[in-house]
Amino acid sequence: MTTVESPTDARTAANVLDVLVIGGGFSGLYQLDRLRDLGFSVKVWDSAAGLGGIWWWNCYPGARTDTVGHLYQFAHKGLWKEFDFSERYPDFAGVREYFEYVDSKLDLTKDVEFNTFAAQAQWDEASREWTVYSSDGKQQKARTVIVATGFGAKPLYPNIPGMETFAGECHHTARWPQDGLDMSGKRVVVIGTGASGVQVVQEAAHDAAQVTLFQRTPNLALPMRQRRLDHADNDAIRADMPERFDTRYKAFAGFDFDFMPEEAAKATAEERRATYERFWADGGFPLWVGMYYDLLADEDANRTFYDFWREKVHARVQDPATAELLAPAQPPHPFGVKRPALEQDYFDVFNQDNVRLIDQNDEPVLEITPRGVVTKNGLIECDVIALATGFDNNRGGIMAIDIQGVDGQRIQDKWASRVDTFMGLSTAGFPNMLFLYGPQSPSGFCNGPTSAEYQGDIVVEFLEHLREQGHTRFESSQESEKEWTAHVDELFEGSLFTKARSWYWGANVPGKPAQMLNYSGGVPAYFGKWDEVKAAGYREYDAS
Ligand code: N01
Repeated sequence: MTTVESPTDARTAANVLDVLVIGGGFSGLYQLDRLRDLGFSVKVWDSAAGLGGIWWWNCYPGARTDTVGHLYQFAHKGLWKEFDFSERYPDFAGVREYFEYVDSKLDLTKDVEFNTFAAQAQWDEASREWTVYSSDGKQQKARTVIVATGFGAKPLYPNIPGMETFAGECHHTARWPQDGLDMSGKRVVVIGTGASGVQVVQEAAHDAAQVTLFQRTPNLALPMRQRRLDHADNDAIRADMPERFDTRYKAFAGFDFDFMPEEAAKATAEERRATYERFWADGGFPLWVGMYYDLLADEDANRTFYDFWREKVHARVQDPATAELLAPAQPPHPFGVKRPALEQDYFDVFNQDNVRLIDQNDEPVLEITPRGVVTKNGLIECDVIALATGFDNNRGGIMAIDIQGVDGQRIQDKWASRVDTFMGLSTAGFPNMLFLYGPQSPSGFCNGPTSAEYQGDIVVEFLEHLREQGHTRFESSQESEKEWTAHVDELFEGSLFTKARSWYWGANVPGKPAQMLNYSGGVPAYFGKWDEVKAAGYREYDAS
């Protein structure tokens, strides 16, 4: 990490903001608008060159949300009443269009500094202020810093010898060229089968000369059931939006639906099948967090859905060996304990001559040379390599900033062996700093815009409370984060989530400690807990 020593922008440095927000996605922009309305002086720094949050970075071919557009937007200020989504699941361009629309209504970008990567933040006890330095030499003082860098801000690159020697185009999906990359007629290698890999493969398969996918773990992907929407469709969806928005707060994952109150284990095989078929027809995440409530808790119940899913996949893939690799008889892990992707024609493209699946466990990429990738079976020549290898999720974006708290303690040191937070919002030793969508919050288990608004509201309310009390310093206690960490760990231990090495618990990052990084108690429990904190007078915080 470069240490930025001297300010080059004295004008900005002279001002002390009430709040500097790092990250201009849903969460950061919501803070900007809410806090500005309440008379706080606020600015947002974002490392991207334009609006879109994570969808500014994720612009690989086929990049699209796995949440329906009508829930991938703000309820805030009636913004939803006018914007039409052109697809049920918007692609990255559709999300950017939505952000532009929001900006046209709320005039946000006048307070956003783009191309500004927050490299370092230093706490000064005497003035009770943070000074934040950008990688290009800007500095900004602020009484409070909100880190809203998102759960997928730090791409995870595989460590493959020779990667830098490749003569073609090699990009991580989250650092894809903004001008796009024409795949037609090209030989493409994709590494990774998360949501990003699934989307690149199904898109590239349409016109690439050859697509080779390296799979380490099959993705138990669910049907997306994408469709185009016209104005009348949008009007019909809008009619129900007030109730749908209200449901988000009551539902486990912050969507407009929740688990069914029934158990798969108690249903007959015929009843289960009828339920699975009914949900299958409509696709999407209700298949994951909207069916029987015991599916993610009881392994036998879970297996009934896995077997159903496997049957559906095998019916679509002609070559039995490929079908078995994609959907093995023995589940790689219980269904749904790794976030399933939503696919359009992912399983069908393996029937095409130009698409090939390689089991990375048997035939890993040993090396990359200027001409392609090398496995034990020789060189696979290619023009494009897509590294769909994911992120240092939840904590990576925060730890990419050299944050120095009380007595110069660095967050990288504090969190070297484990992350500790109070409710994913703050960490002891780092006063006047709050995290949104942070580690140990429901982030990975919560719809993004839902979290941006609900968690955003508690942060705004808390800052208002501190202002009313005349407090200029707040810090959560060691005790409170010990308790919260123990609670997050307890929910995780013994759960089915332990049975897949997923990014939910940081198990995907070699060399980093694995611990549960997402609160798995559900949205209602999380916000219920905060209601208690508030009712008791925010005792977990030392404020003065
Ligand atoms: O990343 P991932 P992602 N060598 O971590 C493999 C959201 N998102 O970018 O499973 C070889 O899920 C790794 O293998 P394994 C969404 O929430 C959403 O796809 O660990 N392979 C895995 O297959 C999603 O869940 C959207 O065995 C390596 C893959 O790479 C989250 O972001 C779109 C490897 C990584 O999958 C992350 O999705 C995009 C290595 N060294 C992202 N390292 C939508 O809304 C990793 N892998 C649709």
